[in-house]
Amino acid sequence: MATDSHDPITDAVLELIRAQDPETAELIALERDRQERTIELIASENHVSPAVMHAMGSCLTNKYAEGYPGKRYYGGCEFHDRVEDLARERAKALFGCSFANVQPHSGAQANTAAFMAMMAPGDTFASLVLSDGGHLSHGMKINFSGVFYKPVHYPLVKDPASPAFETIDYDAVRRVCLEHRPKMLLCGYSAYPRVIDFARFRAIADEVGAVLMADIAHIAGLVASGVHPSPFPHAHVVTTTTHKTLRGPRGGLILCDDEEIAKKIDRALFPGAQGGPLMHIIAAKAVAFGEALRPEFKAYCERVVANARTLAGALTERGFRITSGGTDNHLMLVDLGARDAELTGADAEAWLEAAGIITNKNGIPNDPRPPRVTSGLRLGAPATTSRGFGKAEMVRIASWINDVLGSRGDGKTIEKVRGEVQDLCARFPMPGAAATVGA
Ligand code: DSN
Repeated sequence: MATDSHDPITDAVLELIRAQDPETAELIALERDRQERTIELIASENHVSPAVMHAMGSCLTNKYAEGYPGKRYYGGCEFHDRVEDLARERAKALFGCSFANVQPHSGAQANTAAFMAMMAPGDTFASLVLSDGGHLSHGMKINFSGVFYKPVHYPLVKDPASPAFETIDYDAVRRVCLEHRPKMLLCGYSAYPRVIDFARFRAIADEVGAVLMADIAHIAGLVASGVHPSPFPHAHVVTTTTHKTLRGPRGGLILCDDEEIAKKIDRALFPGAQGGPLMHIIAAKAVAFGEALRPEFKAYCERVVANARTLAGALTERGFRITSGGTDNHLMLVDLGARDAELTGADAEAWLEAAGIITNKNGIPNDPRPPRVTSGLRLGAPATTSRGFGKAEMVRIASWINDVLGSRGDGKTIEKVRGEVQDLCARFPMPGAAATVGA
């Protein structure tokens, strides 16, 4: 375990920025300090390695490289071609597929291109609604996916007596697809704690003549390391972000195994949805994919799932209800109402943040409260695991959550927990210290 969390390169960069622009440097330093002194439980966030971090800060940001390797619209792209090819080859090796587009600026941009490639405007697609754990780009009314396409939604199992309560209702997926005959069936979620049965989704897609899209943004690292089943060979197109469990730079990625689909995806992303690629981010993706190809990454992902299970178990022992009864992956949804009917996600998020524990309020299935209030919290273990936390630390976090929420945000309790959180954080420095990344 490293004892000095300060990455010397970040220190040097901060000094350089400070000399020219003290205001911006101060804000960056304050944010680094915040990250170092708090426990990050947001399921979609992580701490990248110094190599990933500094590839993003490289001179590759200076270049326009519209087009694809060997087919650019600008001169001077020799090394950009090689960087993008390296990222593509590593992505293909990581996910076991034949085509990768590493240019999406984000997961939502990847989804935009996938929709454009697989459907025409006005076409129907089937997905899980955002409030049940889907994503805004899976058909939210005011998102491109709901404005230009026609979403129909399949439900979760609604019967509390069922052992499958709050998991995907595959029979209902089939019924919805038979009724609406969607052009595309979309699986993959942002707040779903259970294993996704991609083969079952593909069978339904085949039965109704739909293409299958999997958005594995949350579980990409687990898929890459074999800790969650792969969407290949089942999905026709796979989208993801690169910054969640995959622990790369903020960005997106599209994968497939079919040359014709790959051509459509490439055209849909550029020039369809984006202009110049962010080559410095693509370099950082190459670095992150290289890290994920190492055996240590599988061990990291296994620890992420073990840590999430420990946290879910410890919270359950303290009277909280975890939706679907637990987790198979990196995240969980906590139904706060089971512990305290008056407790909202908004209050819980604010009180925990004051104590140095960072979470996000999240609707639970059938949540009666609106999205800015909610009755739940979404918690995840990717960042704490990158920091080196194990079983004892996850149990301790559950105990602090119990104390803070049990006291309903009492000032003295928050102050006490904040001190203890800072002590723990000091013992587990944020990666940025190379020794803790993947250790
Ligand atoms: N905002 C991301 C998340 O937190 O899951 C999804 O895009």
